[in-house]
Amino acid sequence: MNDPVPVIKDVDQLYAQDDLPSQRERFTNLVNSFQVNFDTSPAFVARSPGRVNIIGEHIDYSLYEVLPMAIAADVLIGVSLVPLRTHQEARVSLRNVNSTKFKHASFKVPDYGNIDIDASELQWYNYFKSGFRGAVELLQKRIPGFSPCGMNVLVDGNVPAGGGLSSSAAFVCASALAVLRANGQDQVIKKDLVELAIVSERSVGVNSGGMDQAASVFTIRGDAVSVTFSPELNAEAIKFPQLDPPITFMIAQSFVAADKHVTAPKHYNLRVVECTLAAEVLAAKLDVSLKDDAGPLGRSLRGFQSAYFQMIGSEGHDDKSKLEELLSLTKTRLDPQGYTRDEIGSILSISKDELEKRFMTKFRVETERFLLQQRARHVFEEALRVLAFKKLLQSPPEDGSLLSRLGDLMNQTQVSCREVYECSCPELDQLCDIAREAGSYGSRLTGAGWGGCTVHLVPKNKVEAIEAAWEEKYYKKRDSSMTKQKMAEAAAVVVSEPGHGSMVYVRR
Ligand code: NG1
Ligand code: MG
Repeated sequence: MNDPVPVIKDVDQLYAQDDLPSQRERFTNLVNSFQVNFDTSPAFVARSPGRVNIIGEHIDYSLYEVLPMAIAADVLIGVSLVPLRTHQEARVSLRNVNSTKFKHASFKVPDYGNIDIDASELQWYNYFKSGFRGAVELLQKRIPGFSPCGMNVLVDGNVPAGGGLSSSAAFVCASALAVLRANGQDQVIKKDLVELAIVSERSVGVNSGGMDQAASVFTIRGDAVSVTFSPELNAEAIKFPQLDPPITFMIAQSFVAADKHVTAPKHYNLRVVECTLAAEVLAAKLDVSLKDDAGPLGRSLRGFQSAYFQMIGSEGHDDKSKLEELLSLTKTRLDPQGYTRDEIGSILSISKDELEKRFMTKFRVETERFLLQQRARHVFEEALRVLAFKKLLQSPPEDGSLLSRLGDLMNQTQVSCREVYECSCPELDQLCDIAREAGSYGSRLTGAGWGGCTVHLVPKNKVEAIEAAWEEKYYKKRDSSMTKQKMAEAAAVVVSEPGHGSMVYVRR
């Protein structure tokens, strides 16, 4: 939490022995290609990994606890500093190892640091810029008269994009870390990095929660991480019990691209608004006065929880019974038919224009009806599942039912994502069904959904059978020319132990 991001001098500390050997190759390749690109070697390499969410889907922006872990795939950023000569402006020169797909770019660094990011135009380096801006804003608050230095930057990422494994957060976290280090911060506090990355990623046009950035920075190799957002950001390592046969997580891509930046007004950003409005409408109906939550999210369902129990008193309530009570209020007080803008406006005693201005201007949304009951129901039920999952891990049942119980919770999440939150798609369901038939205990979508990835809790001795079943029944059906090799190249299926969070590598 308040520890600094580790600074290491040995590449072996970056990855576990059995991580893909290609991870190490990528690292060597980055260092070599830095030399070719910039005629010097990198002063350091900042890295931050992708993540998979084990349970707690679409509840981080309502400020409920989630349980993700980092994966081995990551974003590496090599950096050298560019000394400023008189009458020159500092510049950042940005390149990607994959220069065919990701074109070179460069930008001037105005001394106020407030660089332009055009969120309407999706450029790969926008994520760098957003990390840059967040880092500079932090430094300006701390160091009077601070102005950022010029940098040469070479990026190599292998977290699949648009796939629910948070390539975006990995990129933003690694970028912010790189900029902080380049500007003299030899110790970067993890919590500072996460907080600034959460805010910065929003400048790219998605009103995201904070799970991805927290998982990318806080995870310790081998453990999952429980992330809480209320009353403030906190992270705690969660151990998986050693079982026989051992368990692992498999991640399978649907190859249905879920491009949040295009679909956000109908999908992701709409859900964020629906959850916020559910909190507002519940509060209005129950005469609860909502306060702004700590942090950048404004008012949330978790904030409604605090205000409600402050009003009625929370004696005799634990987290579980609070959520159960909120769930029953949701079912009785919110209309399953949903609400139009006019109807919500009249409940909140504001005009439709005012409603749009307050809740839908920064991030536009498209819908006629807002399904507040369904969305709030998912949030409270999913928050209950996270509590149950954590409890099972902390005190496993003695009757050998641990895995099937953990798996059931993950399976219930999938049902809820499909039917209540409506963020699944038929392909994700198919991948889950095939896996369960072949021996997975629990299978569900991970990340935002509407495509992207699935995550599966499996005993290690079933890994091959499950992979073979997907190959036959899913990947080959979508593309008859699919082979094992092509699947490997496209990282269709990844078996992942929890990897290590952000690090800085400095040469010996
Ligand atoms: P993905 O789509 O995996 O990046 C998104 C959000 C998370 C969280 C999940 C749903 C961003 C950067 N991340 O994840 O904060 O809300 O969806 O649980 O938008
Ligand atoms: Mg993302």
